[in-house]
Amino acid sequence: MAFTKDFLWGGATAANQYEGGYLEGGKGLSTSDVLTAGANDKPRRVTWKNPQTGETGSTDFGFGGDGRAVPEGAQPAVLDGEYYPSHVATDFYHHYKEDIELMAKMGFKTFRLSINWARIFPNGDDETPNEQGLAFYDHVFDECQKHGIEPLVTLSHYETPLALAINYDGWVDRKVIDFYVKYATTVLKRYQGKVKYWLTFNEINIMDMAPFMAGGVIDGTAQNRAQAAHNQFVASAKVVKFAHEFDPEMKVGQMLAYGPLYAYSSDPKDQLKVMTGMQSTFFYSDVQTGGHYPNYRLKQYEREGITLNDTPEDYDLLAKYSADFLSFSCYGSNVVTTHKDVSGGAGNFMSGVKNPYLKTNAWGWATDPDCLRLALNTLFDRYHKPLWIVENGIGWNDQVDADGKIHDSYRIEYLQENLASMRDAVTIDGVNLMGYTMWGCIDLVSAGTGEMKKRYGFVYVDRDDKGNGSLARTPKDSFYWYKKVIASNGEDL
Ligand code: BGP
Repeated sequence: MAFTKDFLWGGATAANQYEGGYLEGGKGLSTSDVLTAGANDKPRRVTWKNPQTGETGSTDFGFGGDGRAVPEGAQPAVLDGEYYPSHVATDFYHHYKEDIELMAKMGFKTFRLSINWARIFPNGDDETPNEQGLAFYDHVFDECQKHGIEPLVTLSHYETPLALAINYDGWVDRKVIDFYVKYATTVLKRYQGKVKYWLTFNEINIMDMAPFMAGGVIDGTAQNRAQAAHNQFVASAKVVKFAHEFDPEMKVGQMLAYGPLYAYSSDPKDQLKVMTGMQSTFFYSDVQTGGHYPNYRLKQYEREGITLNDTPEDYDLLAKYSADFLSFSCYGSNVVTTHKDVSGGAGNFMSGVKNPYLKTNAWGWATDPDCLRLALNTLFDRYHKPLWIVENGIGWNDQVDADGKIHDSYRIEYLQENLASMRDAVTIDGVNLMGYTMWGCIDLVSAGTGEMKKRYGFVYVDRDDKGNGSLARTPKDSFYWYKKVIASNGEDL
């Protein structure tokens, strides 16, 4: 048998893309609530208002870093007449019972969701938590318990209370460490006995690419991104420390965006490009899971004149309270080269050179049948800690057929290949793997583009890119396929 009998099969979601109810139950605004929808070739935008002049506008929310999320003097703001996908999303807030029941029907052992920080502390720095927000997640976890589903909870998934972005430049300010630790300890205590597995930050390494989304950072200079990442590392270590002292049953993991990089050619210069490219990912896991700052990053900071506002205790904490396990997202691989004459591939989050051996979806994301085995081996060899695949899947503009059903054979095919690769990592290579949660198990809004039509789910949700639709849920063909996979504990793909 490939997988242990307690292997955690399930699906993953995030409040900012799934929950909706953006002002209900006393929730405050979060950074994701000021992001409009984009499209394949147009990025999402941050809307803003200048409180002095009254001027309003929107700005590319800045993949690539080093830019400002909004112009000098302006503040991110919700504007009349704009469409914000997170405000309703696919309305888990009002559908959680139905959705968790659907998950139970597939046989889920685990369900990854995130708590929206602004639902608990509406401004981030409030004295006391919002009881209605706490009660909402109580209901959700009770529902999970009823169905024997173990929650895996991300404390911050691409959202920060908007007031922290405006008043502190988000994670750039060390004070935000304390606000976050207060929030984290509040929910760890409240949900003791209901939630055992926690993730501190979703895809922490996206700080390098999209600092507003990853940390509410408005002024995304390299200096600020480095400081914001440092502050998140320290905060994560403090949560690990608290959890271990509070309840040894609890496990706190890191969450990393991971995609293997391939060299386009055998030119050694291309191999070096792979090495440095991977270092920008490994830096985050070397610190949070490995417990120390790697020299390649320290040297880079020296060269770039970046200095951290840090204390010696920070480094003690990082070493002593590294993550208990390493979870990661992996959708496919990317190709890099130093050869200027090679043309680039498409892709919103991920881009690079087109790989002639692989198929891509409409967003240019390559399907790589071997990426999970490669990812699992690389990460296990480097850290020797338990791993958990918490995101994997394929975005597709699913259509409802004349028979009213969604025949997503392409998704089944993608998952068959990916799960086979994951199984090889366990059976052939002996990797220690805790679980697998497919991304966006019930259709939700895309993080990268804000589109609804970039769907990942086993369950179709009737909603379009403009916010029309009944929000009705319909199982796709892949729903029945995954049910069979779980029932056979991964034997029958
Ligand atoms: C990851 C994020 C998710 C998710 C996924 C798919 O980076 O953690 O939030 O959305 O990617 O990306 P997208 O929604 O852009 O297709």
